[in-house]
Amino acid sequence: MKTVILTHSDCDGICAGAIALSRFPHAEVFFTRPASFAKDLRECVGEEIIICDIAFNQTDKEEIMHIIKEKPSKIIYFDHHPMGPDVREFLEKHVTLEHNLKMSASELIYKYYQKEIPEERVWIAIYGAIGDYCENTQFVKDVEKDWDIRALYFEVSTLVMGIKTPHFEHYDKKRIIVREMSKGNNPSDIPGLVFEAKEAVKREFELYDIVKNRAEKFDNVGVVSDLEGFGFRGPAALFAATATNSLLGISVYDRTNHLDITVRTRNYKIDLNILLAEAGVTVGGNGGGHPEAGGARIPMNKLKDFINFINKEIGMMKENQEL
Ligand SMILES: [Mn+2]
Repeated sequence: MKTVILTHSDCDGICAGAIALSRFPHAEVFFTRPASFAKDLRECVGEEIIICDIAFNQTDKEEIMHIIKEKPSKIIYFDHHPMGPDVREFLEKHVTLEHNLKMSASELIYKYYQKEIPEERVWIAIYGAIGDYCENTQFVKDVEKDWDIRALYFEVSTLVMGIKTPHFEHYDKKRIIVREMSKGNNPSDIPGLVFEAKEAVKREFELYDIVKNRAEKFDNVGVVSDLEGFGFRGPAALFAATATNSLLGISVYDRTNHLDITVRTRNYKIDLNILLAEAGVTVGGNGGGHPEAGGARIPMNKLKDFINFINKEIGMMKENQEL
């Protein structure tokens, strides 16, 4: 049987893909992301398709549903992103769905195939969870007691940081990582990855210095705009909060016809997925993500309104003593 693994190319996606490949060593591995999911899924040919860590894109919803309906393949869908009730209902009917907001895609898929793969593959589930800030689950806490967590954190840092660099940006390079990890090798066994991770860490500390000089504070929100560079949008947003001692940090990128915004919070009582979905829609764009990490895409001239909305919401949460 031909199995195809279609996964996200971030740390959690790579780890989820590696766990799937460990179970189906002859499978083909392809990467996708929400924006190109419809196209990539349509081109996917296999008797069995395993989808990991891909949020169901609202914009292409109808098209994706149509593709799934028409495909003769058996589809198994592992995801942990927010999902509308209509999408959930559809997927429950047409695919095997493993969906849970409270854990990483890697944890989900590991639990699913656990009995059919070597027990050491649990490390990969831990790497994926930490990489996606989903390590606060009972499962991860229990597993961490069985191993030297400092070694596990070294490995996950090697992976998370290493794939940020141009050297490991390409899908072919990430495919090698997936394959090696599926065979039981660790991120640090992959030639060049430790070196690249170190380069990325160096850049990240440099980034902090830049953000510290440029970030501005607007009440509860630290803002930094138009940073050059790659792959560090999350840290840039977080540093904007840290450097200005704000609850929330946002990093703004000018995309000519809209603003692309990355948001992080220092207070996990704030649910960014909910807050950014509301803030995005309020200013005529859209937003969302995970509770701890999110983003938005808004019209060019709406940044002030967007920040004001967030400040108003946080102000209300403070008033209600929710923070
Ligand atoms: Mn994920």
